[in-house]
Amino acid sequence: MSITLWGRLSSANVQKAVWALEELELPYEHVPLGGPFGGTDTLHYLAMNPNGLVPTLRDGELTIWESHAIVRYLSAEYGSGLLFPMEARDRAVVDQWTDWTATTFQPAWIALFWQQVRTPAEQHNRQAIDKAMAETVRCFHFLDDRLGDAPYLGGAQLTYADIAAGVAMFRWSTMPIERPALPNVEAWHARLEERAAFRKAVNVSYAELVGRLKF
Ligand SMILES: N[C@@H](CCC(=O)N[C@@H](CS)C(=O)NCC(=O)O)C(=O)O
Repeated sequence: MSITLWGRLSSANVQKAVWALEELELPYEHVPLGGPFGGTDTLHYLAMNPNGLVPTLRDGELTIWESHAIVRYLSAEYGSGLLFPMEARDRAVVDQWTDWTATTFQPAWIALFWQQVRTPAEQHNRQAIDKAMAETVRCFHFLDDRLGDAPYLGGAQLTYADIAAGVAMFRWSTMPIERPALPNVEAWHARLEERAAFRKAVNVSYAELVGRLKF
């Protein structure tokens, strides 16, 4: 087994792969790429990932891109039940929250991050910030309801659904915004903070992204 991960560590999507690799205690080589490092438009990289974004993961002969596909693969191949429920019924719940994150939650909080943090202050658009904030808060209330029923999104244990959604937490909790009280989300975040893999992957400075709309 020889795993390589390409992607800048300030990318939330790369952070999912790093978190899964660290959680599963897998050895891997990391190649910084994208953002200030560039390199996503080279023929070599596009041959691996024709989508031209990060992350990309190679494991032996297998090359995959799309962060959730990577996290699901690592969990299924190396998790032995960790992060990846073996029962289809349990996995369906995990996939439900992972897909909701991909289609609804992440687009909302990423839009807020772009409007609030990546857009230079002098170009801020109050209406766009308020709209992104309202949708993000709606999603967080939805998460808060779920996390009132179970400690993790998939149920009793950490799964790849928590990885997909949990990468939002460093930015959400440090962005200069007014956050509503979300007691169950805050308790979940505190549980995630207890994990070395979460802290290493997610609590990463985004200073290189502030006021930068490129990449
Ligand atoms: N749906 C893709 C999205 C990948 C994506 O948008 N990656 C961003 C970083 S988060 C990217 O590559 N941006 C260009 C760059 O960093 O150069 C995934 O989940 O992997």
